[in-house]
Formats: sequence, structure tokens, C-alpha cells
Amino acid sequence: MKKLTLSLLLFVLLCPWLQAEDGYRLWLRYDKVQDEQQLKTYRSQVRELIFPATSQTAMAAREELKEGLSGLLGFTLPEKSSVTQDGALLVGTPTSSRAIARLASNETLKKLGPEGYLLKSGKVNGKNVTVVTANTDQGLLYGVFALLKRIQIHQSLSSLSVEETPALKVRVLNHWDNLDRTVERGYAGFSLWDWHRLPDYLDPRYKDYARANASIGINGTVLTNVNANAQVLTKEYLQKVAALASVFRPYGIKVYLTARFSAPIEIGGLKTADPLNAEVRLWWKKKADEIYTYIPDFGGFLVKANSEGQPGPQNYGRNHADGANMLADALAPHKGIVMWRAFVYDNNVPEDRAKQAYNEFKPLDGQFRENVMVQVKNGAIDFQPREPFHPLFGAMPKTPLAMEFQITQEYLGFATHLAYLAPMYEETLKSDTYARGKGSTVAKVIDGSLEDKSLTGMAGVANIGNDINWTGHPFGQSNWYAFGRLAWDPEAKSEDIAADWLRMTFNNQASFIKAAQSMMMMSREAVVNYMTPLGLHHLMGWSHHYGPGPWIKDKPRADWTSVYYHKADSFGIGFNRTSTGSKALSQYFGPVQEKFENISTCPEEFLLWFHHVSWDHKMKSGRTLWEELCFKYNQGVNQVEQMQALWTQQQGKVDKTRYEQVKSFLAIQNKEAKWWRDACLLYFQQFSKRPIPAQYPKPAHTLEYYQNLEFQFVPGI
Ligand code: BDP
Repeated sequence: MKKLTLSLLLFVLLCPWLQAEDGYRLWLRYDKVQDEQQLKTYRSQVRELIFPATSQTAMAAREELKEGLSGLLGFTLPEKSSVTQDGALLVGTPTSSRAIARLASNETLKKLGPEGYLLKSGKVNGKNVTVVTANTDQGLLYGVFALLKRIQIHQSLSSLSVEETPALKVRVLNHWDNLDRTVERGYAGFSLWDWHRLPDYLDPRYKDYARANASIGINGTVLTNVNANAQVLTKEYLQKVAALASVFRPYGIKVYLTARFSAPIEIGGLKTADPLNAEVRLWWKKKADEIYTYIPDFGGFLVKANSEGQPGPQNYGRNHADGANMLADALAPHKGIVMWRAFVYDNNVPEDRAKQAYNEFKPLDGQFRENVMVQVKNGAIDFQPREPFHPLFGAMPKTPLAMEFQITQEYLGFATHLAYLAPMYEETLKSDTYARGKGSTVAKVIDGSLEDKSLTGMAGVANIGNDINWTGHPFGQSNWYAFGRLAWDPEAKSEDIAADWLRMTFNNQASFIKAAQSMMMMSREAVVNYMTPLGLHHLMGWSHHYGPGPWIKDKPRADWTSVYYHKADSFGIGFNRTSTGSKALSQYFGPVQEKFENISTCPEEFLLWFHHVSWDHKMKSGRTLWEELCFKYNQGVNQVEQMQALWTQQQGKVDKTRYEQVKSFLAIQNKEAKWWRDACLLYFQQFSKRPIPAQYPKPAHTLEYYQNLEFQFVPGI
């Protein structure tokens, strides 16, 4: 018996995937390669390291590589100054290493640009070597992470010839973090930025945060909420920001701040913030100069103006270009940029909210300075579980447009629902705008290739907080990871990204990867189905956005209610945005317009987004619209049940801590999916006056019950 317990204990100790994992290490775990054969091969291919490093970035890369390799291969790699044997790993730029200068052709290096890298097998002094090279140390850092990843996911190191360059220039996280450490729409604890203890105390997490971002190619971070506080632009806070910037700098991560438009009044003592006023312009210029004395590589400003009560140029009768250009002029001497958000809509404008950003911005095309990007949300309404692509993409050929994705799951179940968002991002990126004929995808608009733009970018509203596992839900990490991968390569595939993330975050067992990957791939569609199927949108609870609230009406702003969007009545349901309705479709290019305008060609997943449809409308399945709605809501719940079944089969294949946590969260997701289904169907049934088909479970409670639920302390507000 004793022997058995001992061998069990040994077994557990030797199987890292069964040990406790708190998720802190994210996808950078670097545990020893489990497959003996694989390990042997890697050990024969990586036997010594030659990595001349002088810059902070190169030193950070070398440290990462040494730690990563010693974890993965289980021994400390000897460091040499030149190649002495087969299996040498040679890392450097052509300037730092002569051997590399000889190996990498000038042509290849030119293609790599300032951030790309090359992994190559070759020979130096007759010995087999693996080379990691780039034009800059930042490129080297990315190359080092790529090499480590290959080992983490058990890819071969033989006959390597991998060239990678990022498709987008600015790859940033947007933290909606407040100075009091609350996080707007953040569901993973408080802000990572410990403003009170900064600049003197540098939490080690800052470095791990930077490592994680660099590993996926993220090269910038906006530290503060778009609903901005001018305080962050004061000397006291700039010193704190500078301290964070100093931790991030070696990892190639620039710091950006949100600029409150009224800051000249609030902290500058001026009477106005009019962007055409000389004093105001001078104030911003001096402010920018001051910022750069603290942070010489400061990235620039992100601005939310004249939106949801935020101040902006329109307060002074000026337009968005006037506002953006004033800030751009202040930043230009320092090479800073402005990311000006297109998320604007006004309750007092008698126009479909979905049309307002386009109406506001399209006429300004060509009026922005060169260092301005207009940052457009994923979806003309607001980051819904499924939205058609924003009509601004393709509509402003003279202006660089950046994509803003939401990583935090404000509308997709907070940090308790498992929703892998890459398929949603991919769906949008692949959408064809037809701006320059067929093939003018959103990806091509934002990567600048469609209109030959050099300033390009993608922003992701972060889901990161101070929870031990960073994102609250262990699978929330995959969305952070996927965002970085897609910002680097907007053509990357969700499935591949999921598999890579799973391998690095959990393990390389084929059966586990297959099951967990299929669970991830179905998860976003499940959420769409149990929350807002068939093009429905904006049905969530009032203000906190938790749970269903299709009945929300009579609030101070109509465009914050649900009835504004679903328009359910005795005839049917859905928002008519065709030529007989709000005409929002006129904002899209011809072929897109035509496809959505015609109810028989409009994809059913967008049906109620664009059409007000009769309850008896025949769907492709042969069901009526009402029956289809019942089907979809139930399908969503069934998909969560499938996800639960898939996860239960993984018991013993992943560590107990994360296994149990995911299991519990899936149970919550199941409960809440049923809540969404029952509440929405009961509510819509009042209008359809049709029964819920007998094959589906009856709602657990009455409509009144759901309508009367109240929640006091919901996270993320
Ligand atoms: C909405 C959020 C709100 C944000 C706003 C924005 O509910 O908290 O401030 O977006 O993006 O979705 O500015």
C-alpha cells in the first residue's frame, strides 16, 4: 500500500500537467518537453548559445531564451562567443554578429523591416547552426519568442526557414483602467497599475505583462480608460507612467495615454479647450513636450471625444478633424500619434445609431494629419456578439483606419463564460467591403494594402486585471493571445491560434488539443445563439450589462434601451435598415448593400440586424422565424452542454486547479445561457403570441420573475 502511494506521488510529481497551476504563467510556461524522443532531438539541435547582447532589448531576449530553454530542455545551455559545435544557436543582428551577416542575405533582411525576424538553419565553420536574426533587437526578441514557441508546441527545428514580419504597425492593448484601479468593463479584478505605489515600487507583474505582450507581438499599451481622467497628464502621474514605460521599453512596448479633451481647463487653468484657440494649442504642445521629457519614446494619445458625455471639439463648434489635428500637431515633433475613436453617436440626433459614426467621419476623409489614425470599433453599434462589419471600413480611403476589437467580454458573458473570440475577429477581418471591388476585405483596409497606407494598427480592449490568472477565466487568456496573433497577422486562422495557445498553456496531448480546440471553436457561436441569435443585438441588462434585458425601455437615452434595437411587435421583430427603413445599408458598397437588402440573400445570421421580419417568415430550415428563434436559443444552451461534456472528458489530462475552475465556470455559463434563453423567449412570446414548440424545455420561471431580478454589485461598471 505504502509503495503504491509512493509511486502515485512520484507519478504526480513527474507529470507537470497534474500539478497545481494558477494560470499566472500564461502561455509562457516553459515546462520540460515531455516526449522523450522529441526532447532528445531538440537537445541535439540546441547545444550551445552565441548571443552577443548590449541593448536592454537584446539582454531581455537573451534572458528569456536562456530561461525558456533551460525549462524546456532541462539543462543550462553553455554560452560561447563563437560556434564550436553542431547544434549552435546563433542569435544576433548582422551588426552584432559577423557570422550572421554572412548567412542572411541583404534582400531577406530588407524584407524583414524593423520588427520582422528570420529563423534559419545553416552552417557556420562547417557546423550545423540555427540562426535567429533580424534588423533590430526588437525583431530579435520576436524571433526568440518564435523559436521558444516552436519547442513549446513541438514543431521541428530542422531545415528552418521562417520569415515573419508584422502586417500592422501599431499593435496595442487599450486598458480601460481608472486611476482608482477600477476597470471599466473589466472582469478580472482591479487594474494592474498600482498608481499609489508607483513610481517607486515596480510590481514584478509589470515585467511579466510586458513579456507576455512581446511574445505575441504587441508593441504598445494605452494605460488608461477612454473615459479619461486628466490627472494622468499631471507631473505626478507622468512620473508614474514613466516608471511603467521603463519596464516595458526593453520589450518593445510603447506607452500611450488617453487624453481628456477638456484637460486644458481641468488641469491647465484655461477657460476653454477649443482646438482652434491659440492658448489651448500651446498648452497641448507644451504638455506633449513635457511628456517626452519623462518618456522619450511615448507613443501618443487615444481619444474618445463627443461620445457618451465625453468632452470634445464639437463643444466648441469644431469637428473631429480639428480636435485630432491639434493633438497630432503637438505630438508630431516627437513622432507621436493620435488614435482618434470613431465611436460617436448622440441620442439627440434623430438617426439610427448604426449610421452616426459614418455620417460624422466619412465627410472628414482626407482632413486628418498624417500622424492620426481613426480607430473604428468592431461593429457600428457596440462590440455585440455578432455585428456586420462597420461601414467605415473602406469608406475613408485617405485616412488610416485602425480596428478596435473588444477582448474583455462586456457583451459575451464577462469573465465567467467561455467564449473564444478569434472566430469573431476573423469573421470581421475576412468580410469583404467591396471598396475596390471583390477582395477588399477589412483586413486589407486595416493593413494598409488596399489604399497604400503606412500607418496601420489594431487595438484590443484588454481583459486583463490583477486576478492571479490575469483574465479571470483561464480561457480568457486565449483572447488576449489571439488578439496579438491577429494584430501581427490579420490573415491568421482561429483554429491554428487556438491549437498553439492550448499547447503552450496546457499540454501537447493530441486528444486534449482536439477536444479543447473544438470546444473553443464552438464557443462564440454558442454565445451568439443563447444571447442574440439571427442578428438581434443590444438585449443586455441595463447599465451593468449583466444578463438578459430585452424589455429595457423608457430610459433617458433611447439608444441605450433594448426595444430601440429589436423592435418586436405583433407583426414581427428586427430593425429595418434597408431602403424602406433607416437606410443604414446605403453606407455600404453596392454588392454588400444588395446582398443584405434582399431578404432572400441576407445571411440569416444578420437577418434581424437589417430587416423587420414577420414571425411567420419561412427560414432556410423550413421553420418559421418564431420557431427558428426558439431553435437558436435552445441550440445555444445545447452547445454549452456539449462544451461541458468535452471538458469533463479532459479530467486527468489537465491540472486539477484549472480543470475544476473551468468546469465550475461552464456550469455557471450553462445556468446563465438558460436564463438568457428563457427570459428572451418569454419576452418575445408576448409579441409573437405563439407557443414555444413542445420539444424544448419550458422556461423555469415567469417573465415577471426575470424582469424583477436586480443585481447590486455587478463587476466591471
Ligand atoms: C461601451 C461600454 C462603455 C465604454 C464605451 C466606449 O459600455 O463602458 O465606455 O463602450 O467604448 O460599450 O467608449
